[in-house]
Amino acid sequence: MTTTISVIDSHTGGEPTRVVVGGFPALTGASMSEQRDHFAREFDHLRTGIVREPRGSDVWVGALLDEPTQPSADVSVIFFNDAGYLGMCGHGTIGLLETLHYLDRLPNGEVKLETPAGIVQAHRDGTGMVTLQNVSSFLHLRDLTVVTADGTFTGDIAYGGNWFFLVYDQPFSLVVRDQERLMAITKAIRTELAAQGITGPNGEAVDHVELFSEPENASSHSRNFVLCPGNAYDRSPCGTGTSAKLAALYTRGELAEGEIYVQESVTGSQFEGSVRIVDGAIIPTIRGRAFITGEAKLIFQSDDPLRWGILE
Ligand code: PYC
Repeated sequence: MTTTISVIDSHTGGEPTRVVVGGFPALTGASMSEQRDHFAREFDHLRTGIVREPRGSDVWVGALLDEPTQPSADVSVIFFNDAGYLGMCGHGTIGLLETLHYLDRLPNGEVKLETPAGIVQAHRDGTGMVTLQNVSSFLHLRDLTVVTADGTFTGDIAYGGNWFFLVYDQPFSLVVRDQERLMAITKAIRTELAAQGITGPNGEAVDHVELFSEPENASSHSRNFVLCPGNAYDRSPCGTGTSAKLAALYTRGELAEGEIYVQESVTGSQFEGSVRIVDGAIIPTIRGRAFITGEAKLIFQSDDPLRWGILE
């Protein structure tokens, strides 16, 4: 039997998002975490078929758009990539709002998204800029040192919807032409963190590594290179990575509530961010823009031996 899935593609600061808008089987579960587990248990072949080669690549983030489980939310979303599932995704949320606007499903620009990491409120203004209020973010471990063959790296473990090791001070130029070297450096750091048993407070894998340098653009505060789970780096400044950094800077006393911070990516694209303190929790706001790049029906023919993507 041939399976057909409808998708809309976009990019946010160079990072692609593929929103699944039709053809996906119904998921069950009382929460988005349960529905994500159902997805992973029974339909993981669709994840790999949608985002891996030959239809995608390591770089793609998929977003399954569905009905919410909580009455206060408008829609739900489960983000995924070549390696597995993401709790939240900032660039993907911006891409999702552009997709909802393209589909005429964003009448007043405002949407409440239910994600496995919590509720995210987002708004698209008339110029196409999307502002999202991320989940509560925090600094977990401060000034941790990791030694690899490339050097000694000191940084923080922080959460912004995903788990990050944030290296503020490091000697490498963050430029796209050095991407292979930067991937190798950040992967070695990630491997060392895992080898040392460094995790989130509940044993969560620290699967994103973020290096910072001085920005190239005078309107930015910092430039970054972000290793994502699997074998890809973020072409955008990374919404969850910027959220984790803003929470860490606020906790370290280096950022005031409401102060605007502009993070630039390795490709030069920018996100604007700030934090608000709500009942003691740090709530980051991220602002950026996405553009629609395609609309397609993905076809999975039953006799295609690679229909579920190229697997390891
Ligand atoms: O923007 O949060 C983000 C993100 C996570 C992984 C890739 N992009």
